[in-house]
Amino acid sequence: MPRPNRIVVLTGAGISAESGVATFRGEDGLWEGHRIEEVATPAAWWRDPDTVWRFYSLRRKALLDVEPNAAHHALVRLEREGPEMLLITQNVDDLHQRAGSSSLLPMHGQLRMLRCERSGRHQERMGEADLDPSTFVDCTCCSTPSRMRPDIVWFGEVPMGMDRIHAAIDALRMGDLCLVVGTSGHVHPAAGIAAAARNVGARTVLVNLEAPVNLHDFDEVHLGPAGGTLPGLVEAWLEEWNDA
Ligand code: BV8
Repeated sequence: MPRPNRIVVLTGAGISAESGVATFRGEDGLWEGHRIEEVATPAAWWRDPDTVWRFYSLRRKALLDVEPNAAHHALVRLEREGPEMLLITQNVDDLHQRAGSSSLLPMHGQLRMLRCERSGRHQERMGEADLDPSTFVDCTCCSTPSRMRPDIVWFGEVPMGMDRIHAAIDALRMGDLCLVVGTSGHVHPAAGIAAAARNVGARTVLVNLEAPVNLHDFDEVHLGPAGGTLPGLVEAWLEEWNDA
């Protein structure tokens, strides 16, 4: 593939699977018997905040036990040695950040952050007291402290950075690259990114363990674990582009 001028990357839960972070639909998307789509919604938070808080606190705590894997590091190499790149992630873990990705857009929010329900301001709250699954966390931004919610985009909420995502896709031209890694293609609007990139002439490449629901959106498909596939693919691209 000739050297692209721009690359847009989209990742999903599959890129973090080899780090030990559970995917959403691997274990049929259940958590303590709840469907993720039932727990990750504003209605669930309003109806049963204790259950939702426990769901997120346990995942926030789990961040302390996982590390980025070879696939996260391959994307850092691509960003540093390849052309201009934007990494859009659906993931709410911090593994891309910890691997060293800098041009990064976490479109579904971040587990490390909490958001004041009154002011809407978010801050990183990962101290021991912030991670107790049975105690809500109060903000420090209001004169009367107010309960904080996970700074996560729930189902039915508008993803973060949509303007930036549309602009990045619109800037893609013929011969540019849209690389998608580790996503089942179920969740919109993320699942529409590859088709939108192809519409403006970009080449779409998928690295995924199995066929996603939007397989037809891809010009090139590499089925297999991202940790075992992506480093070799990035190596081959960089070699080809730097020899050209
Ligand atoms: C919105 C935070 C309006 C929560 C998440 C159009 C059509 C259909 C439905 C809709 C639509 N438009 C809107 C909807 C509704 C809804 C939706 O898409 N529902 C789905 C379930 C049908 N979407 C929304 O509500 C979105 N909001 O649309 O607002 C709007 C939009 C734009 C502008 C204005 C208004 C908000 C969606 C965000 C929800 N929040 N995350 C949390 O994490 O707790 S989504 C959640 O699912 C995660 O972020 C996760 O990343 C994401 C997607 O899942 P995947 O990442 O794909 O994970 P999954 O387990 O499904 O797949 C893993 C894949 O990896 C598999 O394919 C597997 O084979 C592969 N894999 C496994 N191991 C490996 C691997 N690959 C490589 N290597 C491995 N080792």
